[in-house]
Amino acid sequence: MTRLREEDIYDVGANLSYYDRQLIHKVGTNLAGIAAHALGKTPGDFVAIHDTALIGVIPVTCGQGIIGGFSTTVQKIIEFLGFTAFVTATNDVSGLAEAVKKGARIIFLADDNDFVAINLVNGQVSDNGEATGRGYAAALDLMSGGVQGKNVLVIGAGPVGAGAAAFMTAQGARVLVHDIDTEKVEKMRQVLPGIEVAKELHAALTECKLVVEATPAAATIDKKYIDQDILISAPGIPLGIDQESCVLVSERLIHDVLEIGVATMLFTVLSE
Ligand code: PYL
Repeated sequence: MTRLREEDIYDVGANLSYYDRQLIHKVGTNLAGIAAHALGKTPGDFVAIHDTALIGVIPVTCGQGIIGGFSTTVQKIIEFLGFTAFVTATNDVSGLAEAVKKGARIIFLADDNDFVAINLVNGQVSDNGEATGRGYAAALDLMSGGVQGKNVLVIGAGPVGAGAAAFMTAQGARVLVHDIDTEKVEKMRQVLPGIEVAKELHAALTECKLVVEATPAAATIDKKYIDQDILISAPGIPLGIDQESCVLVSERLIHDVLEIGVATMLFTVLSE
């Protein structure tokens, strides 16, 4: 998980409506629809709790410290989904106490290693990595018209790749997973026995036109694979394809730095 910088997120909040329209154009539904699909639900399943689920976002100063705009960006994404959210005035433990005193039912907080959502009422916890993988897989499922019976390649066997592979397996896809560290894929297979190890990226990219790029590396997918059939779901930074490929595949590329992950985390902890 590459650490975000203030410059990566400064305009996310202001562009949410534009991004939502882009998602509808590419995927056929909006941000709420993708996050709900990641749970096998629809946005309507969450409308009834818009007014009761108060969400507190707590800035955390440990490690490399606070990222300018991070907490307010998380708050804006949550508000865009129709919920009420606030950023605590204080940080860390004091911020946690403040959120609880203000009646937050759900809290979001992130240090340098973990970004979680916690439902204080039902104990549900959602990790950003797993939720992001599941949300991006859900978006690819929708964009492709359904992955059942199709070959899907997940590049990267970390938490994001694992979330994506789990969702794709549940949807009935044939899931190939590639990681430069094959050990990580073997470990994933112990949890997801249905996945196949793709030892060779070239062969896998030739065989699979539905790709989740879940690595912290740049330009993982060479432009020679960017043809008219490929659909790419690529969360976070750096983007796994170069600028030229981005232009070629723009209509068939899903990419953001926080939106789909945060939306899926929220809907996950709101679900029983
Ligand atoms: C959650 C993001 C997604 C990709 N990388 C992850 C990252 O940048 N993690 C660090 C988040 C630190 C937040 C800081 C704050 O402002 O509260 N502790």
